[in-house]
Amino acid sequence: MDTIAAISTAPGRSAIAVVRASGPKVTEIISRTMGRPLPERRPLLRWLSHPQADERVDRVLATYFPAPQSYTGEDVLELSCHGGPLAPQLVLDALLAAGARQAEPGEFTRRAFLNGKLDLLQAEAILDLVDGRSRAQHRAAVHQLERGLSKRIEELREAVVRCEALLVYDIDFPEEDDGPVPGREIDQAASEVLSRIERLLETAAEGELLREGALTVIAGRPNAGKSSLFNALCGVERVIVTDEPGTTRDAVEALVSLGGYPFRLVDTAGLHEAAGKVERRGVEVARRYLAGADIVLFCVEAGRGPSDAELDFLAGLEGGVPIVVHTKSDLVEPDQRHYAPELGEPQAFASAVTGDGLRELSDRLVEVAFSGSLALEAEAPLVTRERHARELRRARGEVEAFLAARSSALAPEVAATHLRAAAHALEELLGVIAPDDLLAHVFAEFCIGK
Ligand SMILES: Nc1nc2c(ncn2[C@@H]2O[C@H](COP(=O)(O)OP(=O)(O)OP(=O)(O)O)[C@@H](O)[C@H]2O)c(=O)[nH]1
Ligand SMILES: [Mg+2]
Repeated sequence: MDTIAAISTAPGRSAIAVVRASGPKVTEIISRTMGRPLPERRPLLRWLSHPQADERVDRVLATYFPAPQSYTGEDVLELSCHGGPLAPQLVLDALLAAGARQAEPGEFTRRAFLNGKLDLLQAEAILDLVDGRSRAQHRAAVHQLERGLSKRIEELREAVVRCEALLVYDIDFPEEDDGPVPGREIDQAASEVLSRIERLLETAAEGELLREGALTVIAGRPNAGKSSLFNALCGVERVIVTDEPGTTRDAVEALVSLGGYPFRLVDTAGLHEAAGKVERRGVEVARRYLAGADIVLFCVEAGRGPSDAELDFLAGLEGGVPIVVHTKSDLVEPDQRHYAPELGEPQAFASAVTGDGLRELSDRLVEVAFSGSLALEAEAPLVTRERHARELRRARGEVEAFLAARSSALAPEVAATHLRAAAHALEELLGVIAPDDLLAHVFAEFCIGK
């Protein structure tokens, strides 16, 4: 097994950076770069030198974690050194010169997984924790790291294995009409497993939204105040706003956290019969985004009744829940704020200039996109990846096939193969069974040093 090393913190100017090494050569690397051994699990300030150049590189806080009580389960050296574009690289170079090789993306966590320090769902949770931009995603990732989802899947797997065991009795005592385990009991246990899988699968759509952000497309006539609303929701001036219609000609995307939930906010070109080529392209792009939208924020200027074109647009929306936003609410008197019943529900008033109504609008967005997870108790695990949903659907299909085989009086041996396959799907989900291509896929998303 190679000894790997990498800078684990993000590049750029910073007070400190962390460089890690893991593998059998760690103690040798310590002696060669710091002159003498380190005590176990006790951080010490040491000078670190390049083993060949024999020049001091940095004064570092060094900690040695002997196997197996380390992040990877191997001998690990963790160095807090000075940050910035050069210092951490020179520290890493010293470790490489002393016998380590550059780690690949996710290789530390991959080794942790292979050494049984965490399961595959936990490894994915680490990725979500590092990538997390909203409180809700962060909460779900921490819960997954605490094995919330893992425990549910393990329980499911055990339930499937129990069904298999009951079935073995049935197979062993085929002559007795009503063997030691009544057939009804087996079917009941399998149905119970099925409904538990269903309940988990119900969280999949929102669990994925939690990682990716709900695609929220801002649409409406030119000059309706779309870009201003986009900037206001982003909290920064991201896009150009002018009083000329047709300012925005391309779609602009930003990942924002509203009320603690993630949204992929998209500003688009105003929808109209565009004259120029660029504008026409912009309108086309807007339509493409609209087709995949989870939510459409449809902007109409407050105090102006909707035009036929606007009504047609709303009626023609296919995907995406529309929320009608009466923009520029500061320009109308409070007693002039009327919802337009012909625009349907929900509607909101907002002003990008005064900030009026933005809070209510984000609350509304969260309700529309994440009503399901709001209803769940905080501790309920969510299915957060397509991989999870895929394996759960596979398990569901097998349990269903099992129940069908039972009712069609197929030989219990045949029915049993479906239970085995269901257990197998759940084991892959946890990573108990982890083919190389699955691991490659999961860890490809990691950055170097994780
Ligand atoms: N008073 C007031 N003016 C606003 C508000 N929002 C936008 N405006 C003004 O309305 C005009 C158009 O705003 P934009 O945000 O560029 O509108 P848009 O819908 O993105 O326009 P296009 O990109 O051309 O389709 C600008 O002059 C803004 O200053 C608001 O909340 N209050
Ligand atoms: Mg615009």
